[in-house]
Amino acid sequence: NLTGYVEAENHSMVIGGLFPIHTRTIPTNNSDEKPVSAMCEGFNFRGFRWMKTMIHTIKEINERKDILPNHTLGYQIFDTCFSVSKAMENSLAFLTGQEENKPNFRNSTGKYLVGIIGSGGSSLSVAAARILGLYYIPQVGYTSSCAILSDKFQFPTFYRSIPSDKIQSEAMVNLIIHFGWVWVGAIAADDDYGKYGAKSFREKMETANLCVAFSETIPKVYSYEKMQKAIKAIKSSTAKVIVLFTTDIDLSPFVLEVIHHNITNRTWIASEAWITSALIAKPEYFPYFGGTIGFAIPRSVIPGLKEFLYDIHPSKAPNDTLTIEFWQTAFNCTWPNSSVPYNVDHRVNMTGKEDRLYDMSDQLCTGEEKLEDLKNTYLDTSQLRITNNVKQAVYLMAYALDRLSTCDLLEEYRNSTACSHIPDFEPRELMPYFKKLKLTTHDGTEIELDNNGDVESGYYDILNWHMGNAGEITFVKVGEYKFTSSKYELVLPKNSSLFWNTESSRLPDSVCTKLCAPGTRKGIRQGQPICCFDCIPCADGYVSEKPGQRECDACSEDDWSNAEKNKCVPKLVEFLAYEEALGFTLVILSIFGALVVLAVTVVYVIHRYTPLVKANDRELSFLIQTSLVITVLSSMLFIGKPCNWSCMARQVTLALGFCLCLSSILGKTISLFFAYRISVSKTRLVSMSPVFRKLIVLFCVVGEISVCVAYLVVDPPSMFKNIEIQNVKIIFECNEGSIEFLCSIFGFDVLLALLCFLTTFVARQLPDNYYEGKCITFGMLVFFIVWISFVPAYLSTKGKFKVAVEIFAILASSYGLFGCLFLPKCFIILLRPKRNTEETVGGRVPTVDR
Ligand code: TCR
Repeated sequence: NLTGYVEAENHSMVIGGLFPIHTRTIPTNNSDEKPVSAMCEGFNFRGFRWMKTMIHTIKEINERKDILPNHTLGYQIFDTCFSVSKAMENSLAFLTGQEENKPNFRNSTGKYLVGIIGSGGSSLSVAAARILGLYYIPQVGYTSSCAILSDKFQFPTFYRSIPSDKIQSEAMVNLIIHFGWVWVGAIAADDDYGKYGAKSFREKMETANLCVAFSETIPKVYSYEKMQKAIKAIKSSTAKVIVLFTTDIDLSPFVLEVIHHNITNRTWIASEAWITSALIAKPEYFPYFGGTIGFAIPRSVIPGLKEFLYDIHPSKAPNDTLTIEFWQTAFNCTWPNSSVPYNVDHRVNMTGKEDRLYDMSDQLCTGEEKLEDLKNTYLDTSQLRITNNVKQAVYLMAYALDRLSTCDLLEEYRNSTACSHIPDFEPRELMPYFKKLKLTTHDGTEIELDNNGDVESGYYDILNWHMGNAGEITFVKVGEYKFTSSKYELVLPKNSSLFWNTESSRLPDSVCTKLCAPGTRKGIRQGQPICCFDCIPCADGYVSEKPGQRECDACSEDDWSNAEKNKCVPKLVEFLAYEEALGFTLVILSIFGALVVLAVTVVYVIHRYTPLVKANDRELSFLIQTSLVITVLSSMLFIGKPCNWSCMARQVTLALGFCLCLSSILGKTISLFFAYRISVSKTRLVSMSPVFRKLIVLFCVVGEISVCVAYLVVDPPSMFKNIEIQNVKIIFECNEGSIEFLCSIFGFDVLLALLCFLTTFVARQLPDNYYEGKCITFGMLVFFIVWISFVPAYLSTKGKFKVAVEIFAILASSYGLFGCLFLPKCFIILLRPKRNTEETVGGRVPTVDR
């Protein structure tokens, strides 16, 4: 016994229809009885409207002269009861002609089945298409959107007037990208629609580098555990945006559960199957589901449909059980003498008890009930979306038939396919005419089927749930998602008013972890999605300027990271400046040294005729003083920001200063040495000619100058910015150029110093004039000690202190020499003038220039 069988009389060609006029089958537990067709319950006004629309469209086509002019169409419609088993049963019924189990519908009824419209949801269509496909019976779906139905290998005869969910899931991901969400949950119905939809949604999210926080299913048959699992996932996740890929009928128990757990502050992305559903869009659900955003099939106005829908009354069709059931359910009464049972609802609700939506009513229907007073989904023609798809599906079938009647074949089939004739043709002969089928609908939309039987291009409305003035939920169109086979476009005007169900009413953000602030970078958490990460501060010398950077960028050579690591700042420059305390002190010391030396020179000049000054070469003493002034002042060249000339000048001046000083000392000591040798050999006392001493000095200085010139010409020192990437500072220093030359100029000085030392050391026993020899020995010792200790100190310091160490060494050695060589003499000259006489100075020794 098949429920909801509607048939028009006297038509030779029949289009089958499968519609969910009820929402479920009544569970039976009499397993030992003979199998019977299940009964259905839960009258579905929306499905009923769809069915009526099919009838309306067929009537319209029959009246039209431009399409199938000489033929009329009939229809035969079955109720799928929203269940796969019913859809299968009905498909078989189409094939067998109800009575037999052989596919001989045509012969047994005397009518020709052309094809089938339906059968509702994807799972049902998949099931039906598998059987119908065996016999190549064309099937046009109006709401089966699952992507697998595009597979012509599995479903060779399936066509549809609804876009594939492949497009919708991509549209959802694009919407998510548009609003900047990255961490989104997904909940799907436990059927082909939900599972495949959520699957392709997850895949698309992954390719877009976004993350799915959780992916749960809503059970089709109520199960406490499964429901709680989904609820728990929502509650525990930080994802505030959740995609719901399910039909409204499957969704409604879940909605009750959400309300029961008081889950607010979530933004739901609706799939097209529930975005405009009256079942879900109830004002009392608004606190939980307000602000829902999603995609919908474009709305259409179908002329004449409203009147057709209103034209329903049980007395007009006393045998039509569906009409009576409609009347009974709508007005909550019982039609007199009808065999139609009153609609008892066996649905099990959350608490596990039977949830009677409609109570048994003993009130009899009068027939006087007014449809106009009814606020009911069936009569609501304001949101004709899937309804319009039904119409288009019927038209697709009719146009294919029309093409068949005129043998309007595509080029590729011309030669291989013979023209068929209405009504005597095999259903599979209709298939080529669905290829590239094109039609223009009543509202001017162009529809074209592609090779997979899907609509090639079109658009979705983007709807947002607002609270209307009358306290009802309104679906406000905020944008569009246009698509063609090759490209898509998300149109969301800036000024469109969006309602968000968040505390601040502002765009919610849905992230796993907050974007990393500048100065940090994303650090992967092992084994977690890429949207969850730690923020790791950048290393020294690296910065991230924008929020959410994956890597820190290295600063350029001259720059360094600031403390916050969000900006590169110029590195500190380091050199020994005049202004700073250390530099300043050293300058003072060197100037003071120079002044003291000059003061001694003045004393020497004033007392130039006294024996002490005259003793052992006055001129050489003046030369030593001059050279000491040079060395002491040369230390100033080491201070301040180095530049090329100061780098060149400093080493050369220093080397020359020491060379002059030491060679003059050598001039003195050599004469002492000779005097000693002579005194040892007991021959006549001779002294060296003063000219010869000066020649030594000249010789040494000229030699040193030539080496210095060669140094400056061949490989001169130059200024050098010491930039080490790992270093906070830029150190300005001198690059010494050729190390060989540097060593030779100072090596020469060392050689002179050694000679000085040796000559005086050998001659130290000689009773000379006021221990000059001993003073020089001592001075040279000081000199050596200073420079030997200089080496390790120099090597172990860095930056400006290196320079400071060098200056210290210069000053210390100069002061040392100066102190040993001149201070004792000055003491006598100034404070013990009595001792500054010929006798005390000593006559034996070579004292005066002779
Ligand atoms: N495709 C769903 C069923 C469905 C539906 C609807 C049911 C769609 N849209 C609107 C009721 C109302 C989209 C499927 O199963 O393929």
